[in-house]
Amino acid sequence: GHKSCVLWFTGLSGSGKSTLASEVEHELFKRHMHSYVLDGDNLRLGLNQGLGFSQQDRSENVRRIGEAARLFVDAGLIVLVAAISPYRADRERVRSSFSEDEFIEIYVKCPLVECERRDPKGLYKKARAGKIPDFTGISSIYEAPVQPEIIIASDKHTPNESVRLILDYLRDNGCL
Ligand code: GGZ
Repeated sequence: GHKSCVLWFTGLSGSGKSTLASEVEHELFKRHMHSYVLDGDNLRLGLNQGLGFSQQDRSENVRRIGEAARLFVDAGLIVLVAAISPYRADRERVRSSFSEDEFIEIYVKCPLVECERRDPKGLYKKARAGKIPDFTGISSIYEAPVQPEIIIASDKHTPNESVRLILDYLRDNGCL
């Protein structure tokens, strides 16, 4: 059996949160573990429809994702959240609704220049041109975690190595 928990991926747009979350989910699936990905970007189409990128809206976005994660953890799943979740206080509020071993914060650490070089959706280019206001890293702040459970330097590891580091953590901490 496994312990249900939430793996909370935080980091800049383009840092690799969604990719890592879905690859870790795939590995968990292969091990017959029930898991579910909550992706900030996708949830904005439904549960979080209508929320923008002001500080207030991001806080509400993160609060709702945290509540959804809480429900799935109660249902016995391993939940993988991929959301920029730029404000430390918001992440700490979510953390406080879980027990200590249930909430695993994963800082997907990638320098802004590298995220901007990747720019998979061309959003940084638009943000630099002033076409997207309040863009994280450009015109809106990102508060890095102080003591995350895991730090993944996504510019220094291949996705496979990063997935391995996360699975190793889960095994070492009795989650698998
Ligand atoms: C940051 C933005 C913005 C602004 C649109 N700032 O990399 P993506 O494209 O695919 O994922 C990003 C997503 C961020 O949604 P989150 O719910 O994760 O954000 S937060 O936790 O801060 O509420 C990005 C896209 O939306 N996007 N406008 N202004 N990212």
